[in-house]
Amino acid sequence: MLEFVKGLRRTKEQLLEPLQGLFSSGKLGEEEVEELEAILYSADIGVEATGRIVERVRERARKGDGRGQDYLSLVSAELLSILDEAPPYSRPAGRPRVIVVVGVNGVGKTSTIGKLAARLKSEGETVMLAACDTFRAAAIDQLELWAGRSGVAVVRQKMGSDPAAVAFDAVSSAKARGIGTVIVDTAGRLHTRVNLMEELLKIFRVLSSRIEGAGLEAWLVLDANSGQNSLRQAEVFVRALPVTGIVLAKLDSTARGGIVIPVQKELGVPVLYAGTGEGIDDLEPFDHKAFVRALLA
Ligand SMILES: Nc1nc2c(ncn2[C@@H]2O[C@H](COP(=O)(O)OP(=O)(O)O)[C@@H](O)[C@H]2O)c(=O)[nH]1
Ligand SMILES: [Mg+2]
Repeated sequence: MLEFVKGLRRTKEQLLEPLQGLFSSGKLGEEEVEELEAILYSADIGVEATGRIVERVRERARKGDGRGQDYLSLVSAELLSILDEAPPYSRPAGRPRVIVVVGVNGVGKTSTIGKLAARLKSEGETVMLAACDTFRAAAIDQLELWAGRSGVAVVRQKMGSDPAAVAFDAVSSAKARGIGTVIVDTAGRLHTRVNLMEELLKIFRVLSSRIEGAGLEAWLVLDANSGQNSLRQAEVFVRALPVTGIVLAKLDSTARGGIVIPVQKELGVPVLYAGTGEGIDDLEPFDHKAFVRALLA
């Protein structure tokens, strides 16, 4: 919880302080409402959420009984209710559970997998990693380094191997060994996006046709720094693949944490975890109440 708060420090500075300043006088005319709108926009929470919050504040101002703190609680309550409208996470049935982690280059996929493996293992789950970013040798080594930190097995082949073949290998071996969860690392070359999607689809095709009973899902990693751009990126992945959840990485290094709101709203996929640093423990379940508290309290 503490890390989550720390991770959102920069977003909070961008949001809470200007809001406190705005609400401190207690009076809220049309000029202040416009400023409120500008502050909310700049926090990347999106057009729809901004519109709803502004409407609520305007209503309260019209009644003329709001003090500064009341406006702030109003903003918090509305934010929370918008977040709570996100669909619940629905985990596909089957064993082993296979989480194929996707997203463009550099967003934080491999780090997220390293952290997730450690977290699941500490919860008592048996975990295996599959090195399906076979594009660069360094990518395979990086995954192995993370696996070593949490003491989980990795299935790898040499650089340039077919990612779907590596995934098949890993899931078959996990099944034979009774391992509960396989986390699949993938490449994210943006300049060959069409090929990338085909490569990812092939992983799903091979696993679903050749392995019986596995619970297949894709988790999409987004870099919180990319703001609205990550939304456009995400649409491509969500349209093509069975994305059941989102991990928002690098929440600690951005003032754009508000992007969580349009991400869930526009993609219709819940944010499951947030990355809050580069260490193995820096992955936290995404909690709506804690998020709003970290931003506005
Ligand atoms: N500050 C911060 N850095 C992160 C986080 N997640 C990943 N990174 C860094 O982002 C860079 C790219 O991460 P990587 O996992 O290799 O991304 P990939 O290309 O998607 O696999 C690395 O330098 C990571 O240390 C995070 O939550 N916070
Ligand atoms: Mg990687």
